[in-house]
Amino acid sequence: MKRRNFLKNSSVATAGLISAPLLASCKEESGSKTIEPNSTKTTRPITICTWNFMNASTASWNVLKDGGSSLDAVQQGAMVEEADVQNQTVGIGGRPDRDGNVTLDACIMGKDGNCGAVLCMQNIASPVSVARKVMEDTPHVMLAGKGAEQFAYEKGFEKTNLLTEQSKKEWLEWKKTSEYKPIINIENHDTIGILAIDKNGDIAGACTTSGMGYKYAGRVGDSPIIGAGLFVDNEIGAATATGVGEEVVRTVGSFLIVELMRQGKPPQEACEEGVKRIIAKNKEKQDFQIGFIAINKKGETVGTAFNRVLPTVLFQMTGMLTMLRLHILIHKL
Ligand code: SD4
Repeated sequence: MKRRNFLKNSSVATAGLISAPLLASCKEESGSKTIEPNSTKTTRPITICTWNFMNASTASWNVLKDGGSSLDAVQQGAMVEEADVQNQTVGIGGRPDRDGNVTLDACIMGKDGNCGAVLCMQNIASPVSVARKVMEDTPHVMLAGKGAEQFAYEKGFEKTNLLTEQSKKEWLEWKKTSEYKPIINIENHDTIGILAIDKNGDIAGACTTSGMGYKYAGRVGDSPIIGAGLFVDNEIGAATATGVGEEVVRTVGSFLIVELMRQGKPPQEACEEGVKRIIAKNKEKQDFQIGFIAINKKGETVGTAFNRVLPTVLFQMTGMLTMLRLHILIHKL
């Protein structure tokens, strides 16, 4: 089987028009095909994730192409980033809070509205896997802190030191000033939110992060909060978020986007509308970033619709809230 990977970045800067059409046409290197934004073609299986996580996309895709479930696919994809020590915003190697403790947040949601989450959990390398256990083995949705950690040990997860030398060194450097400026942008942050539709048409999603570097001890963002960092409705579609979690929580962002799709908006428009609402509520704030990706039941997603394609799509805003940039990672057989 031949596999070709392509990476294209396309950016569109708009003069204050958040509603300007965000189009990305992305050609294969051979120039043989063009991805049409908002195509109406049904696409499945498919998986998409935030940022340029090729290895995570591949892991998710490998589950789907072998006929596996979307739930397994998103978990496997998320686990790849959790295990990557180079990624300082997810799993092992994540930046610690201000006290030097790495605390992780994650959630997972499946086709039946089944969901699980862990919040502010220490010493466990794969929070998304613990979240799945919460979902499947308890009557609860969320476990937090020590309780989540204890539950993980009971389920056989090993105690792991999550603070790498690199993250420790940077934290010690940060402590010299202890200046807290939670600027999250494309250059320094890359939480993974991952969505998939399997061959049966069932949708699932997962989201996992170490949250903001040097945050207050106990701080939890949007990523493990069902409806904020992730939401799946198997009849409609799914959405997940990245960026400043506080803003996503305030608008219950992912739920909002799924509801907008329920009203008939394609994923592209639903994401734009979600971002517009956040902008409207934050006219005075300029230096923050949020992003959503979404997929609907047909497999339409932001800017792409292709059979057997794994795009990574980021819909983001930065600076003056006027720049839209779309990153698409395509990985196809
Ligand atoms: C948080 N939303 O904890 C996460 C951070 C993030 O890319 O997405 N970073 O607020």
